[in-house]
Amino acid sequence: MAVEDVVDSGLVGARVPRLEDPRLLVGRGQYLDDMVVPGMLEAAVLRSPFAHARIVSIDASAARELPGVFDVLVGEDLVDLVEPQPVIYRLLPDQPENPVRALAVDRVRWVGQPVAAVVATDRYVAEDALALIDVDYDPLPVVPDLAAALAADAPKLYDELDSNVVGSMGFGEGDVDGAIAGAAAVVRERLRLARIAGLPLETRGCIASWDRYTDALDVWLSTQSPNLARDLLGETLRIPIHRIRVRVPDVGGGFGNKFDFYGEEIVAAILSRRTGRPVKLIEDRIESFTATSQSRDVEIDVTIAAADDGAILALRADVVCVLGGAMGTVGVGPAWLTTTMLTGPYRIPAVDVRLTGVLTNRAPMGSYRGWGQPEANFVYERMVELVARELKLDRNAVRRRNFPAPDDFPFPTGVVFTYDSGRYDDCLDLCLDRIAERGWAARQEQARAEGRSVGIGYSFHVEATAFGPSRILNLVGLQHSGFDEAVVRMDSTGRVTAFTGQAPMGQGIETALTQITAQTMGVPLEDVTVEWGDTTSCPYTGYGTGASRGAAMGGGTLMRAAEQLVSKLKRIAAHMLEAAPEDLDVADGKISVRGVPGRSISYAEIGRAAYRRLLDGMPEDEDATLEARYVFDPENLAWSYGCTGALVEVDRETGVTRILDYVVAHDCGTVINPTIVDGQIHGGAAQGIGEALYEELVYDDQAQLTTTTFADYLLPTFGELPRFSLAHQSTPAPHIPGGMKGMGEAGTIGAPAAVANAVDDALADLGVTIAAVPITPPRLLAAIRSAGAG
Ligand code: MCN
Repeated sequence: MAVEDVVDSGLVGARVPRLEDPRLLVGRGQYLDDMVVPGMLEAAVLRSPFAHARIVSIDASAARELPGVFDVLVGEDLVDLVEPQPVIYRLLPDQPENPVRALAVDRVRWVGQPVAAVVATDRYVAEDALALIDVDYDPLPVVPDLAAALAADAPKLYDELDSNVVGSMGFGEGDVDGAIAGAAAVVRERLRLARIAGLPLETRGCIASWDRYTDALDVWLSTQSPNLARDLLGETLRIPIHRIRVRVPDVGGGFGNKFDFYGEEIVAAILSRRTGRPVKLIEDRIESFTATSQSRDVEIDVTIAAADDGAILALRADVVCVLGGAMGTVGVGPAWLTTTMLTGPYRIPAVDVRLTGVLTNRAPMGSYRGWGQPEANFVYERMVELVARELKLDRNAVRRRNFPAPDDFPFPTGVVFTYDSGRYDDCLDLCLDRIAERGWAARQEQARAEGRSVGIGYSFHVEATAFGPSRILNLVGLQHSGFDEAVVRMDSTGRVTAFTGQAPMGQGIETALTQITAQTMGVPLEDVTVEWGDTTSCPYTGYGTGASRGAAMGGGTLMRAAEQLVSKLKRIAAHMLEAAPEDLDVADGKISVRGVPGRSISYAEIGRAAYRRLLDGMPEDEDATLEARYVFDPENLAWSYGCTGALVEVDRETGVTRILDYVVAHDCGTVINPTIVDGQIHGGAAQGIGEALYEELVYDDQAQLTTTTFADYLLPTFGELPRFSLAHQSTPAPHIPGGMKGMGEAGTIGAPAAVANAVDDALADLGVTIAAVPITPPRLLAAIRSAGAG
């Protein structure tokens, strides 16, 4: 069903100001640290200062004696009480079990790994007590990076494993060797994306309250996935989940980091059980840098072969993912998606791609906006431009040569996925038209005439959204579901409450879901409330929010539930109005008989009849309440796409790259709220530009993280970012109610390749090839020098 088929009040597609903003902007948000629970204590975590060491002993006696300290927890205390930290993505065929626990037991494997925890009257006392815990470490040889991990005599992170390689898997079809042998152009590169961090403004945190009389655990958690967190709390703590309630306050940014599940949740729960008091545990900024899941950190050896007309014949790639000292919740998930999306928007007849995960003494890897897709995009979009360069063809002509046509959808990529719909040529045109309007070619020509190095870069991306069908998730080894459930309820006054398993984290989904519900129910926005973030009252959504699924999955499911409720309302109205349900129209909070002016009944009247069981109102065979529930497990993901253009200037003396202008053309099917979609692309592109030019978590040769403040880890600020120019087209997803596709990661995915391609273009006369991001000034100067211009 397309959006036009439901009540068209114009709410879907309208630039409705975000309903949550008035509350948040005047400081009335309730973030985790704003919450105070009676009797609450505060905890702090002692973290390993070593990247690799044996724990010989821990003496916490002095800490226990400090006035104000209630309890101290060490790894040994948890061994018999809790399970190791869960890894729910079992993607590698021979993936080892995760032996890592919330607190390290006899060995630490990364700087920042939790070793002990103190709970006290407040955070200050808890931190003072941490300083009194005496841990005797016996340092072990450190594996700081990929080369060290793969060396013949590399120290092993786990004695029980054969090496630091935790698994390898491949996908492919067609004769890659044959295609390479017969190709007009064969380009080989080793590409690298540095390790970076999601860095939500609000760091991670939770409050756990274990009631010893009811044996129930109440958790407030800054999370994207309340139901998943409840499941994992239950499994890890070995308690039945009907005794666990997870609630989500306002979340000040999640960016995927808060999809993952961490040991601190377990520590807080156990400390609460032991003390009988609620326990708050919030990480500080340094902990956020060192202990929240990190991402990217992949190296890809890639070969691409093309015919002389630019037709891509084959792709071979080896993706090596630099894991940390343990598997995070999502295992090698992001690198798996990198590997399986390496064909991007192109038809490539022969493909051979391989993924390998390698353990190092760095922090565990996990989820961050884009989840493997900026990496894939960097590979296929760098390689397409290099092929064009080699064949002396226009870059976008090569893109077009390899796009599937609109009639080719559903389009199987040859590696796991089938794209549902797309008009890639149109989207590229949209981007190029906008760039032409903004006069980039003339600006570049003029700059070059003035001796300035200005370049234009493009990147065309495909985005996996609405993750996803449980069938596909399970098939590839994800141990959770991909459906959504929604409940819509009308009260006795005709007002509507929509219950969702989605959890807002700043992306505006509350507003979008209100728009969808109001439009489908035929009521004004102010008559709808969206309830989220409580495992007791909200529906089960095993996935929660992430992978840009809020609009398509959350919205599509709510739309169907609301349609069901409208059907019931029509049946009741038909009885009251003595008309046939199919002759009724819904609008403005009332149901009218089509073509009979004045013959209508309001939702309030129906509500009153339904809840008070007024005999003259209700049909006898209808049950009392006005509520509908819908479960939606889609047949496919929804595949968004977009084209990014970047105009950059490079200073050859300093190696500094500046973005002069930036265009994104985009297609996410039916747009619920264009203002939110624009804002999402702005924010995503800001993060993607950070990844392209500035951001890097730097580990030294002892695997000490040297970038633990915003003075060392550079984020782009308003001053570095361009004014974004956005253009949209709409190709609705045929299999999603309403036709929405997600887009929350689009801006992040396209940026690194577009910026790198633009820098290449700016330095085309030198033949510089950007092989790694971030393109920091020292890195770029080195590339310029090695190209012979220094
Ligand atoms: N939207 C729309 N119409 C569409 C698609 C999206 O109006 N066809 C709007 C929706 O209103 C929704 C927003 O765009 O509020 C993003 O929708 P969607 O793409 O479905 O993504 P999710 O709601 O699932 O949000 C998650 C996504 C991801 S995966 C990350 S990571 C992310 C992101 O969105 N983290 C964010 N955006 C973020 N924005 C903020 N401010 N903070 C984060 O932590």
